[in-house]
Amino acid sequence: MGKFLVAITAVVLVVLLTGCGSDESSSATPSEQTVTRVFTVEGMHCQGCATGIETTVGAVPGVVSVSVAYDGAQATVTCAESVTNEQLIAAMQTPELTMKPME
Ligand SMILES: [Cu+2]
Repeated sequence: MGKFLVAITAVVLVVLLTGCGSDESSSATPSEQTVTRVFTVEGMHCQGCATGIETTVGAVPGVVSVSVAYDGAQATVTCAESVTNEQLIAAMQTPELTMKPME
C-alpha cells in the first residue's frame, strides 16, 4: 500500500514538472531568439490567398506567427532565428504567388 502511494506521488510530480509551460514553446526552442520578417507578396487575388499563406507558412517548424495583409500585399512572419527566408518562401510559393523579403 505504501509503495502504491509513492508511485502515485511520483506520477503527479512528473506531470507537474513536465506539464508546466510546455505549451508555450511548441515550435520554437525556448532558448532560441525569435525574429520578425516582412515579405512582399505578389499574386494574391483575394483574402483566401492571404489566409492560405498564413496556414502554409504557419506550418513551417519554428514559425511562431504569420500575418498576411491582402490589402498591403505583405506577409509578417515571426519565427525562430534559425528559420531561413528560403524555407518560408519555399513553403508558400505557388505558380501564382511570389514572396520576397522586404528590406
Ligand atoms: Cu485568392
